[in-house]
Amino acid sequence: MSADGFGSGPPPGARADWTIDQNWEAYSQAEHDVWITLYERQARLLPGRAADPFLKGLEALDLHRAGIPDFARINEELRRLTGWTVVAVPGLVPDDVFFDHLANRRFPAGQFIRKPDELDYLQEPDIFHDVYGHVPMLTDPTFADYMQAYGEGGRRALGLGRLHNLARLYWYTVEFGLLETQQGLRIYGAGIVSSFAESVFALDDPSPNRLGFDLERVMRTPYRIDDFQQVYFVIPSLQSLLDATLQDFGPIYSRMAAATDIPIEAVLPQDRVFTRGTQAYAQKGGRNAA
Ligand code: HBI
Ligand code: FE
Repeated sequence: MSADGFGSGPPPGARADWTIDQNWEAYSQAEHDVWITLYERQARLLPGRAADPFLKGLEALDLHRAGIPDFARINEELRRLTGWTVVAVPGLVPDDVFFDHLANRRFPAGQFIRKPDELDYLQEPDIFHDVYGHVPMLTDPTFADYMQAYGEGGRRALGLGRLHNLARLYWYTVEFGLLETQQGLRIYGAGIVSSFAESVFALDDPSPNRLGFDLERVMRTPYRIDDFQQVYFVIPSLQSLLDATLQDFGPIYSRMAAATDIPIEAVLPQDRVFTRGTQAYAQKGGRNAA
């Protein structure tokens, strides 16, 4: 097995780059209904919570209520807007494959959708997490550039053995990032915006810390994969995120090699503090609290 737990090559039926056909015609009405249920829940919740670029992207791509979108249809508009396309994959793909797709403006999206009895939690990103959560932001030119820069950086990080630092950057921005606006904090992270419960928790709950984004701070901060985050990082603008990646990461990685991790619940003196959380949710055991 290679370093990230994958076998030597793509699964049966997948191409060398791990892509498969979406086969949109094969989705059952029950699968479309799961998309519609999830979409409608978020549609009622997100106005006033999701960042404008996300809501604009949702409209631009017409990720409508009628069911699972056909990639061939959304790719026409997405390619015109920022040169990105969505490609179907069977599930998680090896890091090097993932970064190569991002570096070429291809977003790998799971082809499957969760079951009706797992609406609220699933281990692996499904098509709702990937397409509803991630793809609308790819219609924003600045974020589109950031995601491509991330892919190029990922390939370098792999070569330098600094992937775990860069994965944290992805996690605390692309997956669980918050944006500061005149009207307050807004969600742009896919992991939050595709989750009914976390779309509320991330903005309203007193438990998590909400701290100003700092590239090296984020790269030294572990994250949760099994529950709501204990800290969310806030960016002042998408441009500031792109600017952070357009620097030479060499010196940063050297500092990372000598740096220790920062405890996940810590608030440091140099942190810009939006919320000093109680950590009550995590201390009570989170999702599995009695
Ligand atoms: N594969 N399909 C898919 N989607 C992801 O988000 C993904 C992946 N492989 C690796 C990966 N993410 C992370 O390890 C990187 O962000 C570091
Ligand atoms: Fe994701």
